Amino acid sequence: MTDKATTDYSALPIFKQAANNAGRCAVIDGSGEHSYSDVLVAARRVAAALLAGEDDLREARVTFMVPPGFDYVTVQWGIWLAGGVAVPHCVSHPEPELEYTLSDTRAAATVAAPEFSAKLESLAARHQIRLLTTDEALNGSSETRLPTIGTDRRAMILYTSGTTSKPKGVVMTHRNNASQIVTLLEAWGWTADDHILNVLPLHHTHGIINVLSCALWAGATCELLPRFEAEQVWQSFVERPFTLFMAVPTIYNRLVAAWEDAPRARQKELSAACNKFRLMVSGSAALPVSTHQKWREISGHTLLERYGMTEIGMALSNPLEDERRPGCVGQPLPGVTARIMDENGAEVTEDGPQGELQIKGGNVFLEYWQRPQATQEAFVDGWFKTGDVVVREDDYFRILGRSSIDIIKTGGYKVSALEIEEVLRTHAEILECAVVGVEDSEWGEVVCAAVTVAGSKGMSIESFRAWAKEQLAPYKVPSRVQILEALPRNVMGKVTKPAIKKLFEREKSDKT
Ligand code: MCA
Ligand code: AMP
Repeated sequence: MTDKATTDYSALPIFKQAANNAGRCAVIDGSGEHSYSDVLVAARRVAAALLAGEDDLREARVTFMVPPGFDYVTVQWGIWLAGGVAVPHCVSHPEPELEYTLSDTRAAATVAAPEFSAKLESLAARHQIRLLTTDEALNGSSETRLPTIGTDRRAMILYTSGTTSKPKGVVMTHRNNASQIVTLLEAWGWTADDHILNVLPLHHTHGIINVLSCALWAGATCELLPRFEAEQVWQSFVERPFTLFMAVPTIYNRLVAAWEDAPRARQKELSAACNKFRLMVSGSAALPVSTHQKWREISGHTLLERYGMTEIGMALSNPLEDERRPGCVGQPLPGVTARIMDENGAEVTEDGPQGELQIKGGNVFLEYWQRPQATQEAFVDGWFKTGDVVVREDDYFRILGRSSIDIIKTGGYKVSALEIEEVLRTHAEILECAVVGVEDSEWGEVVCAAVTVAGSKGMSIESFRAWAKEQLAPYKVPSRVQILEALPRNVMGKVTKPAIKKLFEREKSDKT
């Protein structure tokens, strides 16, 4: 594709950077190699199709359901060029989750890859939302006049589960995104010569900012697989000239398992393929020290573990050049300030005592979408309250856990026990339920549900899981279910979740 309209890709730096790198390779996916110029021209077409003659989307929310690849990037960038707010759907979400995102954002339009358009058609009609397929969106004119977008505009809404029953939309401005990207480029030494593989879903910060946006800002190349599959990733390590890899601990666990299953000669080949990488990063959940050590043995790389959150992007990181300490997440990144507050609201200034991690900086989000009260409650004196309990040891931060038992991290996804419980209660046979996260060597934690049911026949776990998969994202569906006579409660009548966790832990140790 040629880029006839060579000037003014709006004031946003990511587009200026891309224009400066026009001839370089930006994206590689199943459809081939795409230069920065290709991405910009296609993004202009998408913007024109979305604008449909209007001069500016003025922060209208546009959701999109497009698998990782060139089309994903062009739709995301097209929304930004048209002045809209980009809201990515998870490609494995069932209808109720998609509907929640569409209605909570009050989306004006939605863009679907052809394979997802049938899934979104009736929802879009029901909510009177314009639906475009990626083919239609890419049919706009690449020469339409585009609005000038300031960096303080809202850019993106990502949904995150928390201590409320429904996920909240985290709003990032273009300035927030830029701040997060520039911080990571500096801290992890990105250059235009980098070549990164993305295997992460693109509805969360880890994939969107740390991998895709950093690569495209740096003028580097991002190669995208539609989904993670361990054998395929190992094979691409062997064949492709990657310099960087970033993933969640579950992915490293899966790669280790695949390496262990391989014959000796293949193991040697896979280990040798890791030599060409300059850096491998882990985050989104605690990296077990055992995985850290095992990965070092098989790849020769000391994983750089970092800590982040949807609301703040990346906040703490082990250093690129200095000691990367297993079990720790390092120090505040450039431009980020961190403090630890004890339970009396006093700052912890010395190493040792634990407290809540609080964060300030240009990386911190603007607001929870349409939830001013929740936004206000998330801050104290301008500091964002992460809800993570931490300790500082010899200048390095260590994450001890969450302050709420109702937040579960599974496969790198944060899920809310309360949200899952609310859905389970709509099941015809379930009377009461309690959801907990239970430690698991592959997933970090797995979602477990204790339920009481109506009638004496009980409930088939298979039919229950099939039902749950139609309501909830795959990673929120309880992996393990126990049907109890009654839920354990304390003297006040409150369900005691630690007791439920123990039931599942005991069940597991009985089986092993
Ligand atoms: C899927 N399955 C699960 C889970 N997820 N079972 C138990 N626990 C889970 N969490 C089941 C499915 O139901 C299915 O079962 C089978 O596993 C395969 O499902 P699939 O969706 O294909 O899963 P997968 O491809 O195996 O997924 C594993 C994964 C994925 C690649 C590790 O979980 C993943 O991409 N995680 C990364 C998430 C992420 O990017 N988080 C960043 C957010 P059946 O066969 O019975 O149907 S955190 C963030 O952005 C912050 C800012 C940060 O710090 O980074
Ligand atoms: P999310 O809201 O999905 O972005 O998840 C953010 C949460 O993931 C944080 O609040 C932490 O609880 C957890 N998290 C992210 N990185 C790490 C890490 N390296 N170690 C432990 N927990 C982490």
